[in-house]
Amino acid sequence: MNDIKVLNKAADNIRILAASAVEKAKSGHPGGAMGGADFINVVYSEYLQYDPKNPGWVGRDRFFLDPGHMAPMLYSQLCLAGYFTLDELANLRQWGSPTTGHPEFEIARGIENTSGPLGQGHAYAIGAAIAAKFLAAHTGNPTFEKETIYAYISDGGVQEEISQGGARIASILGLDNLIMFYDSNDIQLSTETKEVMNEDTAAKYRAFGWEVIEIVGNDAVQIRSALDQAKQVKGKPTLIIGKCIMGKGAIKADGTSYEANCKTHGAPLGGDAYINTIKNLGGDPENPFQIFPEVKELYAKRAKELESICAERYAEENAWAAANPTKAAQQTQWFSGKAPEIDWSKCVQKDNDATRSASAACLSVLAEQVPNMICASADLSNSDKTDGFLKKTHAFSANDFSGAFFQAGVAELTMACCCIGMALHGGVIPACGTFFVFSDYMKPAVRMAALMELPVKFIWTHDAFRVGEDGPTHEPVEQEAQIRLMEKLKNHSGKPSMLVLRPADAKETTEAWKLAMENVATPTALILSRQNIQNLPEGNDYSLAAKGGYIVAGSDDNPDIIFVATGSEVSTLIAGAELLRKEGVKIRVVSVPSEGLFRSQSKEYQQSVLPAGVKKFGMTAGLPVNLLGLVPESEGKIWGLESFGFSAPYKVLDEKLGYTAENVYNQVKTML
Ligand SMILES: Cc1ncc(C[n+]2csc(CCOP(=O)(O)OP(=O)(O)O)c2C)c(N)n1
Ligand SMILES: [Mg+2]
Repeated sequence: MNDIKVLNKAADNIRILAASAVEKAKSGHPGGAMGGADFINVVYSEYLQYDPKNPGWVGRDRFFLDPGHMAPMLYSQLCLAGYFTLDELANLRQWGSPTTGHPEFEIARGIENTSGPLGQGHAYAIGAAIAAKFLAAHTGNPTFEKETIYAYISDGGVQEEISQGGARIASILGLDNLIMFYDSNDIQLSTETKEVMNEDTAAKYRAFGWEVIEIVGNDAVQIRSALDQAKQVKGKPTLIIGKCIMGKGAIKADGTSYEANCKTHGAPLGGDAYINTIKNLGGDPENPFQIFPEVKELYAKRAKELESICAERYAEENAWAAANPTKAAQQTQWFSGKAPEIDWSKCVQKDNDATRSASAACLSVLAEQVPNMICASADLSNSDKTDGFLKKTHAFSANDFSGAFFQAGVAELTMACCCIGMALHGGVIPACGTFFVFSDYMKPAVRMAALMELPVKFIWTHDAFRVGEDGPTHEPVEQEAQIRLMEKLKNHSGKPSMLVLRPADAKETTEAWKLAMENVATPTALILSRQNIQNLPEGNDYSLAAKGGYIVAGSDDNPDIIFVATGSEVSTLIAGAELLRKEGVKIRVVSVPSEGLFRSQSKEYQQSVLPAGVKKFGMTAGLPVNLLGLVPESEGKIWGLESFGFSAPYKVLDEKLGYTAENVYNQVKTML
């Protein structure tokens, strides 16, 4: 048992470091960090099981920070734990420094998730807890049973709607490997919390089915006993609500208390307030970036304890691996980050099928061949056709993670964040489905998956106005343009931050899924049709889809005009081409499932498919801008949709909105 005085000293040390890093950067958030220091310190000095020499240890406990603005708290803590140097901490928020303004996912640095958009971070933790349960069930490796996922949430995270989805899912799935700490400090950015919330948060989480423990969040003894209690809870997640003091220990320039003050949320303490505060906490304002000797000792002792804890855990893992060599080899592959081997010849497509159904055929193969894949749906599995996967397995339930399907309920953002959390945990390949129009509910998570370079698969069906009778609420128009912006946006590795594929027929859908599974470097989106689509012409070389854009079989040499489309509009163009060919017009048809991928090909290849100076006609069921990069205004015309959709059978909409062979004929006639 550590001396409480030493624990308090360590928490003060974190407060000094956090406040000083912000002071030096002249920007950042000291208040929350100072309030949460006691909790994080107890977790890292006494509970969290990790291996500083092997940060990627698969069986480690994981700490997910939701309020990324508390970065100075996490970095200061990770300084004590040996993941950051004091110099790096002193370089907070500067160009090239690992101590970025908000934490950025880097396992080697002990940072389990990028955080900043409040709320998402704790849903990642829930996803990670699901992954741990899944791995325990599917590998039999006892190490995954021992994993605890810690989540740290603040007022902002509780207020974000995603907390409802997270609370529901963690409860229904009985995630007793999840311990969430709520830093309840009654203060947020611009007001006291009482001005915007009056619910009984403890009662709310109890009603959701959580174990709830209420403590004074700056009291190490109470923190310790709450964690002990939480570790014993079976069958449900635990929320520890800690009443914390924002800016704990802070003193104003005039010597009065600066605690519980909104102003410390997002600005340096400043001048004499800073000096008074550091002195009050036992630090040296002239030389604040120091670790007190007794705190060094505390963490040296913890490092020793962790050595023996890890030795025991590794021995247990090795014994399991020796007894289960096949499973162990499989686990190594699962955590390797390498794409799984898939025999796609097993994927048989029906002619003229909807691409969502073609996706179901792929998912069925994946369910059989990729044992670490988890597929989710936000209550649309029979419409988004993730049921192709579900039919080969069963959904998770509390105490049963032997299946591989995650029924997320109607909560698209929560689902996406849980899938991100699974990917962050590692060892599993998450995919999730819903209607494309509801990708709007997921965009904030998609952006984070892209930033973190996580290979989550997003399955979006009902890709256009051809949803039909459900009308404009359900008909995506601008969504493709939005999501394709992610293909234009580069990630920090210099690659398009996302792969977005809209296949043109059933067989191209198999190619798209193949590309999605091979893409381990970024998220992938699959945009799929509700309605049936005529096959591309016989003899089409579908392997060319891997180039992002290619010439479809049946195209004429020396074309008078090139037709360009993605998805189901390719077949509409082919039908239109038939009419024009009767009049001797020579046409090339180009399918571009991913403009981002196409633009990553050599200039020569791009030029060979879409030579400059040849007339072009593009057709898209989304905004015309979808094709503007491929069909420049100077070279042709784009037929797109420039308004919301309408409610009517889709064939009527095709007629009314001009998505017919006849309209292609008419439009192109005016161009020749
Ligand atoms: C989704 C989202 N909306 C808004 C913000 C901006 N923001 C950062 S912190 C914060 C207030 C959070 O208050 P709380 O969680 O209580 O943190 P504390 O002030 O206690 O540190 C806001 C609005 C954000 N980071 N994410
Ligand atoms: Mg707060």
